[in-house]
Amino acid sequence: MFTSPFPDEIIPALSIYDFLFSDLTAADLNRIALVDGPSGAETSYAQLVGQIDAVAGALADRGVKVGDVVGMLCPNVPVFASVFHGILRAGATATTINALSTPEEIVSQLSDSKARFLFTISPMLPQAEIAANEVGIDAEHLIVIDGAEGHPSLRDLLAQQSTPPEVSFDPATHIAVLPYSSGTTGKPKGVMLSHTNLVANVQQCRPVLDVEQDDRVLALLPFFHIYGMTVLLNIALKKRARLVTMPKFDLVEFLRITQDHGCTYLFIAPPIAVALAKHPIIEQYDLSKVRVVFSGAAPLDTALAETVARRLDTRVAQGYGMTEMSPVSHVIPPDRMDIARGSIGVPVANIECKLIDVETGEEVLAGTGMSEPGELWVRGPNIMLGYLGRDDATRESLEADGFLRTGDIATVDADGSFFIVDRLKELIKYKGYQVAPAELEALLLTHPLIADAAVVGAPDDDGQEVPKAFVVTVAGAELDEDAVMAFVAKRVAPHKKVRQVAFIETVPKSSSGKILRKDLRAR
Ligand code: 4UV
Repeated sequence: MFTSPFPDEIIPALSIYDFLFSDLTAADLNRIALVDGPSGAETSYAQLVGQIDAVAGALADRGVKVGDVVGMLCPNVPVFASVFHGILRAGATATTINALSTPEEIVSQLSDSKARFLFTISPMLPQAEIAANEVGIDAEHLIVIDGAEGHPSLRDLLAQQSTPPEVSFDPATHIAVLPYSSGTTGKPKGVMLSHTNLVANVQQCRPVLDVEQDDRVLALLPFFHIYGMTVLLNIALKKRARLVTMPKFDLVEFLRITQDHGCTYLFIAPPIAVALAKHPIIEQYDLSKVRVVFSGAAPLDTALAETVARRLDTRVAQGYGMTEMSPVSHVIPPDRMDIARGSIGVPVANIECKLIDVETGEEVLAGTGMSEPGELWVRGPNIMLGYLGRDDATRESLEADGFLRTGDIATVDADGSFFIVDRLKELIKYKGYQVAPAELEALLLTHPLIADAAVVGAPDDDGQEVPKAFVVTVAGAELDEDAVMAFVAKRVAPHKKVRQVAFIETVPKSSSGKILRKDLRAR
């Protein structure tokens, strides 16, 4: 068993709201909490907390009770923070939906989570409305943050001037958020994260994620994904830092906002590191205030990380996480520049982990050099309660003694630095977003000319992972790659598009009918 090099942190038994905001000082209240990157509009901590309280009160007045689920379909805008924490403050559970989802994908999440309300913004109202109608959320329960005819707006909620309700729940067992993740296999499932899970992960990262009060943190990574939710909405706000929001990625806008707002701390996923390392336009911007570039959500190549560090003359660090871990378990600490940048670093505080040999089930031991590979199992106060309504999947992922099987294959060197070297689970990461092969395979099988299909991750020209479909056509069918890609593209959120296609005779399967993904990945 491996433990964190950091002493255990005390995890307060508080709601995430009390943990983050009950100790705001008068000086904190005057600080800027959020800036809208495109427009420059600022929100102070006083305004943020006022809005959170008002949203919580308005939701309670509208009948939201402890344990109700409220959906959010919203990109990164400053009021995301007010709505998100307002929902949690009311004792409700927030299920955050990928902002680029199709109506069908929104329906899946709203119906599985049994959401009673949905927050969105007017540009997303068309898809939100279709989904809301389908699951029986009426216009009064579909709140359009920036306003739309026939729906309550955030302004309406704030105008109610309601006081937040007195709610009581056990932070260790009450579900704060329900993000969706496919885990090690199958379709997306609701990941039950308690208030204590969220509080714990902020505390656990304290010694290793050195966001400081004076940092201006670029909030490009989506708040709806657990990476943005914890490191931006929780860690950066707990530090009283300033979040500079960006609703969608555009390289020029990313560089302009980083420069104009003097961003100091950039949380990114690896594809942005590729742009920072290679794109000539980078030279045209003054990025001198950037002191840390922190990458996570997919593997970061050491040479790529070093190029970014040299080009921006800045520190590049990497972390590793998973929705089911709230999410962070490993990080390269600020004072460990000796660790190779391709490493995910060391376990954060309160983490125990082990590597399990996939063939023998035995624990892999550390040696004098690099260890043998094994599946990474992690235990700590940040590990999920389980999957909503899916005891089977929960049992397959969580051991009786509390260890989570991550489905990632890792090694550890003699100094205790971990490396992710392979993935045992089906999951594909496209630009850090989850793509569940099972979802795409089920979709491909609805095509009349496709007899069988399997989807795996394959590298593109930049070495980044993209979804690749292996397709078996029905006898005599004429189907080309473009037609397969277009069929999928029309029906899924953009990150789930199939980007490579190969036609094969049969999908290799085990005797029990499981797709032999390793064989396909090796082709
Ligand atoms: O469930 P998920 O979509 O979750 C994430 C979370 C990533 C985070 C969050 C906070 C951090 O501070 C941070 O550094 C990273 O992505 O997907 C989980 C799976 O993504 C892969 C791995 O397969 C996980 O099981 N993954 C995540 N980070 C890395 C990674 C990484 N650094 N290297 C390789 N694979």
